[in-house]
Amino acid sequence: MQVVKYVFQPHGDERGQLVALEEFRDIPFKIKRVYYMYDTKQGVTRGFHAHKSLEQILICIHGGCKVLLDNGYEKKVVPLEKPYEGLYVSNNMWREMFDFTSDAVLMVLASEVYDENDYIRDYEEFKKNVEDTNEH
Ligand code: T46
Repeated sequence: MQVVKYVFQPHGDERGQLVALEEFRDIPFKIKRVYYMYDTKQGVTRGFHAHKSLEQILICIHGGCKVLLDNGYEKKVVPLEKPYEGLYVSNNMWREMFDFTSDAVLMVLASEVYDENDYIRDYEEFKKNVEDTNEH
């Protein structure tokens, strides 16, 4: 499984750093939603689902966390700890986010608005979905 990490261009000067993200330029899709999680309690793992069609870029803009990606055949753990790095998470990819530092802010840029029907929350259903997709 290939992990796709984007390294964004920081516009730094003597005042500090600034990262700008534009759809189709820095981000490979139209950004329809931005959300972020913070104050994540120690030891918590979030996620445990895949999406039918949603694509996302995860950026830990403060602190750090880890993301487990699982394409149904292979799993990889990706650390996110730099505010100028983004992890691309495609559809049909199981994800779990864990090891959040107490100061972590995980921001997500999403290709679609929120839709509960797009979630696959059952791991067996996810695996079947992956197998069905690869058969066709
Ligand atoms: C994902 C990972 C990386 C909304 O009302 N609107 C939203 O846009 C989102 C994302 C969530 N919510 C509500 C639904 C729940 O009541 O916020 C609550 C927490 O959401 P959830 O349990 O889905 O959070 P995570 O951290 O398990 O997953 C989230 C995203 O839902 C998911 O798409 O890929 O972050």
